[in-house]
Amino acid sequence: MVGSVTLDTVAALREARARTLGLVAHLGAADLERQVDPVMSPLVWDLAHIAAYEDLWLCHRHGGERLLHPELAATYDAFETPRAVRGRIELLDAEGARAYLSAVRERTLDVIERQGVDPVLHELVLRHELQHTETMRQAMALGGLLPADDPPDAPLEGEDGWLELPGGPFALGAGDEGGFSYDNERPRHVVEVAAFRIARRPVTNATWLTFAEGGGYVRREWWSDEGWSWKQCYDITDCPGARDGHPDAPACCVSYFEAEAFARASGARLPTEAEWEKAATWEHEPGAPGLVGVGRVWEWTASEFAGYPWFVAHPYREYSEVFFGQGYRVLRGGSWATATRVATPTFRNWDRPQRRQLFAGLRLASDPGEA
Ligand code: AVJ
Ligand code: FE
Repeated sequence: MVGSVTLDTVAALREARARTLGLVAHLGAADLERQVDPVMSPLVWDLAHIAAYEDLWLCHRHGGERLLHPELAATYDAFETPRAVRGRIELLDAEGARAYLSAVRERTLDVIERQGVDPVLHELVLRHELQHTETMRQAMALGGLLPADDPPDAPLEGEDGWLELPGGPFALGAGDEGGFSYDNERPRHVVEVAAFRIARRPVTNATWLTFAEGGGYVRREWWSDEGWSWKQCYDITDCPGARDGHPDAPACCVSYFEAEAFARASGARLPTEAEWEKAATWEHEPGAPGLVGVGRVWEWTASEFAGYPWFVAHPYREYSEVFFGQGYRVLRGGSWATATRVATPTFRNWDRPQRRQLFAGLRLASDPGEA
């Protein structure tokens, strides 16, 4: 008998694939095959990598099948073939990558029919594909390849101002009751969070311009040492998107270093990830306003990416454990390009503090009585 979990999973796999293929449907082979930007993969790499990952986890590990293309495994493994080399090695062409995706998917459906759905592995593979649709959008944004109405340039709703949260213990992370969660969100554990204030809205383009025009990229005292040397080295003098976008839309594509400088210039700071999660999940009095604009842009936090106490890698160390303690910063919330299935309140994204290709902005925080 085919259970409803199985039917839901098959439907979700189909939807994720429609999202992936729909995203690149307007692109010709040349745009799919070239490396659009040196920090990103050629789009055909992402496509074939999605296929290889699905084959590895669902057909091989779960289904006990041989890999469909063992000779491609190294090329499409993110660690064996890092981004820096993906632009100058031989890859499947656009047609080959699409064929690989559909051949693997046939096997995946056969395996599901034969032995059902694994509660962890199928969700992992689904969210993996969804996450890559955002990575691909980042590359497409850098290469000017996104359709015209993408991203939405809509103003934020709601009023500015601060939300005040009381201090006290907070249960950080994903518990066992909510179904799938990533290893790095577990286990849920209690942390002490002091009283703090957090901005109701993310920082807007208009406010970012005020910062830039008020010497934001010139005033040494607003920058960390590391941020300043990055900015000097790469001659960063502006956030171009803030000038082009709607004044009341969230500022986007800023690095952690810039976000940190903006916060200091505002007499505020970035929230820790525990503060962010506490604010995002806070149960307000009926009618009282909460955070606005969550899910428009990723929000940089002050926290370095690390394992929670009692962390156990699952199902593989390279999803997150190898990034712990390496200077990556945590981002929370999700962007317009993040699938809702991925963007849960406990989801932790991470990247290097100098990266600007993420759809990332910030939300200010401060201690009570400041700013
Ligand atoms: C969670 C977005 C940091 O892109 O490196 C994709 C997601 N992991 N393939 C990344 C991921 C493996 C990951 N991030
Ligand atoms: Fe991946």
